[in-house]
Amino acid sequence: MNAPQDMSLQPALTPAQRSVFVRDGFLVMRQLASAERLNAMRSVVLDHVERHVAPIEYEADVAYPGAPESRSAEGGDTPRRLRQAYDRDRLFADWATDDRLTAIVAQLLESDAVWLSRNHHNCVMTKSPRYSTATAWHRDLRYWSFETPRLINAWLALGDETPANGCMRLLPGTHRMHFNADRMDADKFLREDLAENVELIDTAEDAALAPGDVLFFDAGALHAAGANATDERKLSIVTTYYGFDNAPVPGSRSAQLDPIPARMAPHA
Ligand SMILES: O=C(O)CCC(=O)C(=O)O
Repeated sequence: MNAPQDMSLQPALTPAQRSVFVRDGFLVMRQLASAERLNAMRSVVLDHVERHVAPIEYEADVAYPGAPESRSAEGGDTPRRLRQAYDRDRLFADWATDDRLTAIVAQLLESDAVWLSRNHHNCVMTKSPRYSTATAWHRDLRYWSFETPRLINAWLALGDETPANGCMRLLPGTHRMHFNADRMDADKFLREDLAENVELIDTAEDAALAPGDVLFFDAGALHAAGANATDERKLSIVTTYYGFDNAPVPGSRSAQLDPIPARMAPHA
């Protein structure tokens, strides 16, 4: 276990910030990582992309519309996710368990202690200028198996994220909504051919981020992202957390790798 955190370093959310998260299911906190830290992480990411350091998910693997047909097709070996960020490099492990980051997560989860999942996200998202694909509207929870749906993702921008390079888009309030199965397609993406879904999608908000900003979002919030239409690779680190009042279902994919105790209760 990590040593008890120094509480003086830890940001307290304002009541307004908490209310936004409860209402919308997401919250952006600015400048949580220093330029020095971002540069160090970017260097590791670019090196791992260049050398194809496994485990990697390629654009061809996701088979989203417009993706290369196979890994051997043109653009098929474009990395989309560098998986297992926590075990990939100490810099990512330090970020995933950073005191200020987990202090915010703890407040959003309303749990003194926080687990980091190594089975979900725990990756560097790389959106390349060529061959990147858009991600349709979905909830991250769709294939996850936990006792409760109370999980939070932290999405750190290593560079600028804008609509032009495929920043995240979210549908406010959808983490609290129930959707009948027929509003989703076979892969559990929100169907865009239904009038009621189109009306909901019209409420989308872009999460434009500057380097060092973090988007916190409830794993039940519907979100999507475009392809990267710029000349520069977009890089983000995405980590997933849950409180000590939650646990993965034994035997499920969510329980495959042991979680990391990212934060202990004070004086535990
Ligand atoms: O950057 C993207 O395409 C969105 C990724 C995403 O939503 C996810 O991995 O759950």
